Amino acid sequence: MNPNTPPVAAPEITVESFTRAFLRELNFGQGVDLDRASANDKYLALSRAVRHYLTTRWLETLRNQYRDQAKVVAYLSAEFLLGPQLENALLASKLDEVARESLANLGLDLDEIRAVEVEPGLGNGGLGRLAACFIDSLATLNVPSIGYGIRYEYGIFKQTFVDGKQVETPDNWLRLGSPWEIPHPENAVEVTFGGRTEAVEGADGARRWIPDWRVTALPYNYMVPGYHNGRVNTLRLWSAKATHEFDLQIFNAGDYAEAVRARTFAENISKVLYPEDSTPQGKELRLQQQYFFVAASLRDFLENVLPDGYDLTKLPDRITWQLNDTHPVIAVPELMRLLIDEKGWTWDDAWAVTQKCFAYTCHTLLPEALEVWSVDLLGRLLPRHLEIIYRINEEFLEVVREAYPGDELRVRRMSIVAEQPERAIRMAHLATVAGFKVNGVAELHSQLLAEKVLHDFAELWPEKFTNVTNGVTPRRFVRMANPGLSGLITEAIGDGWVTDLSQLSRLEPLAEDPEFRRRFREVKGANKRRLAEVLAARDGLEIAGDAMVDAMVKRLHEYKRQSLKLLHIVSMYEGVKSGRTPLESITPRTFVFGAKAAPGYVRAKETIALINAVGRTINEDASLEGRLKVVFPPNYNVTLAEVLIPAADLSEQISLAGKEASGTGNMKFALNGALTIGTDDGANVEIRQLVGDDNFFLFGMTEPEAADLQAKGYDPGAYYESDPELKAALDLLASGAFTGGDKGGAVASLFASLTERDRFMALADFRSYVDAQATVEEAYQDHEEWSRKAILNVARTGFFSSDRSIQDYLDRIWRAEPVTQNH
Ligand code: 73E
Repeated sequence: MNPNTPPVAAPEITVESFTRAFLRELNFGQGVDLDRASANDKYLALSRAVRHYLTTRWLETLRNQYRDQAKVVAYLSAEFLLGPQLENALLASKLDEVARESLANLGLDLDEIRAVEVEPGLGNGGLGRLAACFIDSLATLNVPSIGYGIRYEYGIFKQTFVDGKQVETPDNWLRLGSPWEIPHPENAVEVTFGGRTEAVEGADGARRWIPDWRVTALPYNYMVPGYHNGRVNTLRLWSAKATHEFDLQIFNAGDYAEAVRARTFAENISKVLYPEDSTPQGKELRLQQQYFFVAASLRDFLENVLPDGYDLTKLPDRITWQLNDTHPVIAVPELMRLLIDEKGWTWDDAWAVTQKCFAYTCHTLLPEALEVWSVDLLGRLLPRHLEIIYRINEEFLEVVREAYPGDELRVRRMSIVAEQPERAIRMAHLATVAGFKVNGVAELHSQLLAEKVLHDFAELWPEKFTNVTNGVTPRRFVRMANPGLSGLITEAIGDGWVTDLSQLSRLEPLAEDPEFRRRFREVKGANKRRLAEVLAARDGLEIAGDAMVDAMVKRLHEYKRQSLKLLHIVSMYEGVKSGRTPLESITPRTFVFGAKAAPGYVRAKETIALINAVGRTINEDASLEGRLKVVFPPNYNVTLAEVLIPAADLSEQISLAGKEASGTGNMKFALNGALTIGTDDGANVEIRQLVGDDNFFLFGMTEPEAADLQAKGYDPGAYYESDPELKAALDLLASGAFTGGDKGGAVASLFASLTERDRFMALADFRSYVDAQATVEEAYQDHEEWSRKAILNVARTGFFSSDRSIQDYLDRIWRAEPVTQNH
């Protein structure tokens, strides 16, 4: 880049100038007049107009980055669940008011235009959304950073219900155009696969890889604006394209059809996001995806971000690659390969640098969620990487043997290569060996990581292990999603909280102020009406505008225990129907579910069907006088979360203790003034410590209690037999009362699974859960006291800002510095 290129002046932030930008985009970009423009034309034109304003800042950020050569954090993640972009861009660039006014002058409504946006669903759930929150915070904290991931052509599937059963349809999010991305074909890189390796004479460790197929990785840049700070970072997502050469070779061989087929094969790599959350399947295409984006990203950094001739022995001063779970861990042998085979380094030199470049975040505790790749598959797809992994392992096991002479059992446990049930590479072990830090995502999770999942490693390298509790961005999840509450907070304490969420603590005294509580309730009420409107328009669902909103939204997984929630609802219903509970004693409540099940996860899909069946019966039962409602809007996503969370009174965080690594929905709800009913699991533990026992409904076994019970031999049948209410609820379900008399299928399957095995001990926690729910009912009767608790939840959860998480990563892991922009 020529350092003398004159900076482009940012367009003025005025209504007139914005109107001009918008109309120019509409006329020249979309090629339509205002009065002929479709809703989508307006959305695209508006987005591009906003993008102009950010672009100037973006170029400036890139120029400064090139000039300063500061340390960069690269966040490597297979998922970025961004959510809608337009409003965030408006807010970050201070254009929100100006755009609204400009559009109003043209007779247009900003909110109507916003409603056209299709969010890029490039993630499954918490892990992908965390990545999105983190890049927002990195930009807001002025940290030079790049997000690297995959531009899936199809994101997480769109969920619909047919007869209450989940049906998946493809999410064609790019169909109507994608105004937030800019392709950069000139920065495309090649990624190779397959083939074999051969010796290189006289080199220490170097081998030659002769791959047998290749694809082009085409980068698309997305802007990641900081909040009101003039920085715009980059998210770079890779798309797979067939290479020219490859085509030509086959065309020349005269096989046109084969050439086209090969093209499709190559381009399949970035076609679709795997829809499994927490339990990835070891599919070949998934490994292709992982290597594809990681190889492209490393090369991009070395060739496009670092200056020519950069001394790579200093690489750790310029970069930390943060590995978002094990999905990008193949980056480790890839960097080794680049340094040894392509740059001619010795093994030891390469390893010394590689070890200082990567840090690993683990997001799980479930054994089935730990990624392993069969040696057979890895060797076929990435033969050179397999060799490198073997040598890393050999040298690592020498270290283990030296530290624990004679302890071959330990060596086997710790080995990166598992021998049973088949030879396979344990990616978490590789990440732990190569990473200079390993972190869990909440206190309890990090503790269990070090004590259980990675115990041997924590014993060998205690200083490697640390915790960084997750957080969420207050820009999207409070400021944007909850304008009512934001206004109230800002009026009370100023607007500094948006970038320093710890300031929320200054709201604490206002919990005692009846007028503030009244206004807080007013905001909640308005948010509930907005939710009711959205659910009516989106799904034709009807909810009361003033009932307690009790929300359980998260991926459907047995460990999260949606079935326990279902048992509670059935039990309440059974109580009324059997006359045990007087109807008048029941607080009007709307249960809101949101959950996608992995398409191949049969039990999860059955649970969805059952929730819908129970919901239908309850909603249609006139004898309840509308006091209980169950709604399950399909296709829960970030867009819906932004409407639902601000309306919620009660947040359900009911996983079996020791199973949910952190949770982040729990934080979003608390920050929006919902009270949590939850187990001592994941970040719930820290939420409860901060808000206090009086403002949190705790129930269930602790992690050690659950582990004890499991060890002693857990018998769910005993709970079923000994708790009459539990038995009545399960029996009612099993009787077919909610399924038109059908006692087979999902009903029988759930009943058997809960009473016979109950892997996540829902029955053991049932009693304590329904008792806690009774306390909730009672507490909700006292509106003043409930509002007090809700306000205290807001005031005391500023800790859960992703800005704080990122500051923790900076201080304790990355050791990178913020760089102030001059703006
Ligand atoms: O507890 C959540 C956590 O809050 C955890 O289940 C989730 O990550 C969140 C952010 O830290 C998570 N997702 C996955 N593993 N843990 C995962 C695994 C494989 C594929 C997709 C997602």
